[in-house]
Amino acid sequence: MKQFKYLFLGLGLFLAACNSNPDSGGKSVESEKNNQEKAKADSDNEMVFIPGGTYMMGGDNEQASPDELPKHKVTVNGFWMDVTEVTNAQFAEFVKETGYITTAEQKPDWEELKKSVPPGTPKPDDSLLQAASMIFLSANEQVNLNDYSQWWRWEIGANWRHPHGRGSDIKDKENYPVVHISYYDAEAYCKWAGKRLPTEAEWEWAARGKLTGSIYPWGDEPIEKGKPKANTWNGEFPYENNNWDNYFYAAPVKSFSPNGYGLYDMAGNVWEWCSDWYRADYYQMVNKPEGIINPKGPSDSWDPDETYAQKRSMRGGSFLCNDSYCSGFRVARRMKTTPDSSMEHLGFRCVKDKQ
Ligand SMILES: [Ca+2]
Ligand SMILES: [Ca+2]
Repeated sequence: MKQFKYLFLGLGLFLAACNSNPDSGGKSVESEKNNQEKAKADSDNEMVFIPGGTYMMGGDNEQASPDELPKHKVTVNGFWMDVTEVTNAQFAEFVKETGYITTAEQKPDWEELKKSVPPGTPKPDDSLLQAASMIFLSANEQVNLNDYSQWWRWEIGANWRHPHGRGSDIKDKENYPVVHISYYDAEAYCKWAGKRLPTEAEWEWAARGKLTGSIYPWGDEPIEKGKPKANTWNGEFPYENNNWDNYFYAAPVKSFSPNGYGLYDMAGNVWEWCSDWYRADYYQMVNKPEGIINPKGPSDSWDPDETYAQKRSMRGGSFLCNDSYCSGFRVARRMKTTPDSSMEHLGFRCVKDKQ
C-alpha cells in the first residue's frame, strides 16, 4: 500500500502547497438550455491582446527558487490571451462537440504510467488502476510538508465533472475554472478552439501586467495586506484556512481584480499549464547578454527531484498556495508535473498568435 501511495504521488505531485443536470423536460427545453449554455460560453470566451516586449524573466525577490534564476533577458512577440482560466461552460462546449474524454476519465495504462514513477515500482493492483484523479483533503493538524499524501488523495471517479470526487458535481459552476485537466486535455481544447497553450515566457510577461520587476501581477503589496487580491490559502497549509479571501476551493473566474492587461486570476485560483517542457536549469541555458526571442522551452525535461519523469511547466499558483510555503502566485514562480497528471487545482487558459 505504501508503494502504491508513492506510485500515485509520483504521478503528478508537485509542491502544491505552495452538467449538467439532466432536464426532465422535452427536447425543446433541452435545446433551449443548450443554446443558453453555448451563449454563456461564447460571451465568456474573451481574449485580450498582450503587446510584445522585452523583459527580465525570473525571480524578483528572496523567495525565488533556483529554477527561477538567473534573471535573463527575454523578448516575446504580441499575442492574444484568454482573460480568464478556461471555465466549465467552455470545456463542456468542447466535450459536447467533440466527445472528448479526459485523461482522468480513462483507465490508466500501466505501460505509460510506469515512465513517471521511480524505476522498479511494482504494478499496483487492478482495483486501483481505475479512472481517477487527485483531490485535495485538508489535514486536521500540522503535517510534514514533504509528505503530499497528507493532503492529496487518488480518488476513483474524480474528474472535471466531479471535481471533489463522485459525490460532487459542477451544477451551477459554469463560470468556475475547469480542473482535473491533463496537459493532453488542455492541448486538445486549445487546438479545438483555434488557440494554443502559452509558453512560460509569454505567460510570465502577461502576468506581469505592464509592471517591471514586480513580485505579483498587482505589484509588490504582500498577498494578505489590503484587500484580497487572489484566491489563495489564507493561514497554515494544509490544516488551517481562515478563508479571508472567501474561497476555500476554486472561485468563479473574475472574482478578483484583473492585472494591468485585464487578465484575471493570473495569481491563484488554479494552476495553468504552459507548453514548455520543464527543465530546472533552462534559464542558465538561455541566459545570454543579447537576450533570447520567443523562447519555447527546452527540448526535454529535467527535474532534479524526479529525474526519471518528463514534466511540463505550469504557472500562477492555486487556492492551495500560501506565502510561506509555495508562493505560487508570484509571477516568476515555476511548477511542473507530468503531462498525464490531473488535479483538483490544475486548469489552463489559451493564447493565440497575432493575426
Ligand atoms: Ca482561498
Ligand atoms: Ca490561475
